[in-house]
Amino acid sequence: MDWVTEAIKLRQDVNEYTWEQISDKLYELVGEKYHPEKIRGACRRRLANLAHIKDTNKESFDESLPMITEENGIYTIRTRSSNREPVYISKNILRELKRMYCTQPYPTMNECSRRLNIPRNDFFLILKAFKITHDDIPFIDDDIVNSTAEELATESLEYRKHQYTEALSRLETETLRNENIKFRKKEYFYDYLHRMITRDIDLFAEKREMPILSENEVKSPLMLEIPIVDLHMGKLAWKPEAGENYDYKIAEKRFAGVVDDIIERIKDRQFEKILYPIGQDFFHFDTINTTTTAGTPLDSDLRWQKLFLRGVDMLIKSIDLFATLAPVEVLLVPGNHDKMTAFYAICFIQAWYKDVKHINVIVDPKTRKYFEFGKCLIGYTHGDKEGKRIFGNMQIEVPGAWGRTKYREWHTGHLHSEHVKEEHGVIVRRLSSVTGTDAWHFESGFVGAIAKHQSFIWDKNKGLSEILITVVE
Ligand SMILES: [Mn+2]
Repeated sequence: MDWVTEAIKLRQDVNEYTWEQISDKLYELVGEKYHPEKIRGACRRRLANLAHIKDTNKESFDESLPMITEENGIYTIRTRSSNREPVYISKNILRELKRMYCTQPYPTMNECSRRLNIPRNDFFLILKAFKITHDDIPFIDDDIVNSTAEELATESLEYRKHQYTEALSRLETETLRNENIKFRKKEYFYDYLHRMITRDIDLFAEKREMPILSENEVKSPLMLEIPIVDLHMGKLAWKPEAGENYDYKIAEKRFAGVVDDIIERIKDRQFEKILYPIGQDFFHFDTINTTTTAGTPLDSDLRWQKLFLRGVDMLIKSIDLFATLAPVEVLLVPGNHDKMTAFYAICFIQAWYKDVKHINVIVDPKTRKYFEFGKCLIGYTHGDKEGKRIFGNMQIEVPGAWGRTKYREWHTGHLHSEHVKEEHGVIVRRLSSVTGTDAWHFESGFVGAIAKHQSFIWDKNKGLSEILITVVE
């Protein structure tokens, strides 16, 4: 026993001892003289420490052993020290809890409390009160007392089976859920595509009337040629970069402007026929990746499907209008931007008008085309390939027509500007375009060409007699 404990004992045993007297007594007991004040301080400190240790022991003792009472199959769990409300749990739920918590694969506390709908803190207290751990027997004490080992084993087995079915059904639900998510994603995509396409397909969905020609027997020596070249429908240009804006809506507007202007100017005149060469870079791009036929990347504000649908609709609407005034011949001049798309377009158009007698759509994959009208012979090509050889192509390719005719011209596009040259009995006429300037043309310095369209009136016997110019404002 140390001197401080002796001092405390003396002080507690004989209450009236002063600290001086304790100092004397201690000297007798341990043979050492301590100052009374030193003894007093040491005793106080020791007692304070003991009190603290006692308090700590008391708390942990209370927390680790909640009290359980049972009445009519309901357990009440109370903690000894804190003011928290008691927790109630029925025998059946406790049975379920033990079976769940003590059976492999062991669920987490969170999982159990969620499945049994017990708040997590209460769940923790229940585990503590009943000293439940994962490796416990999955039965409550009552069941162990009242059942045989075989009965308990059978029940365990049944529970495992039940667990297995539950897990299986959870897995099935999860699989179905994932499938459903995938399906809905797909469904959304299909829906999106459907909306996008039908909006434009609807252009064709309603029953559209075929154009009717009022006067069938026109005795006119004239033919109107409407070569709308290089529209570049779907081209995208931004004014700060390219000097002007151009997009598919502007293209549609310019195209419609040209058609309206022509109709307005010729509606009271008579023509034996209207020649309508299409293509010539009517479509701006030709591939899924928004490139030219050869693969040069381009700027566009259209998806390829929409480009096709809207483009074909524009062509059909214009043919409908022209075909109210005269029989129409449609032929294709493929460009370097639309070689494939324009071909599909003319096939579509041919099928569209297959029952209309006064609209003749010529499907022909050649890049150079010829059209004979009286003494006139017009050759078409986009003009990006032949160079000077163009002056010798007509004679070689259609010698019969060359021999029968006197007024011969090539009508080409591609450079979006006007150029006329006559040589070897043929005029090569490069036509202007109503398209806008894009960034590439701007950077390359191809600027300043007047955006305009030219329509030609041919006299069967006298050749080219008029050029109608439509300027884009
Ligand atoms: Mn071109």
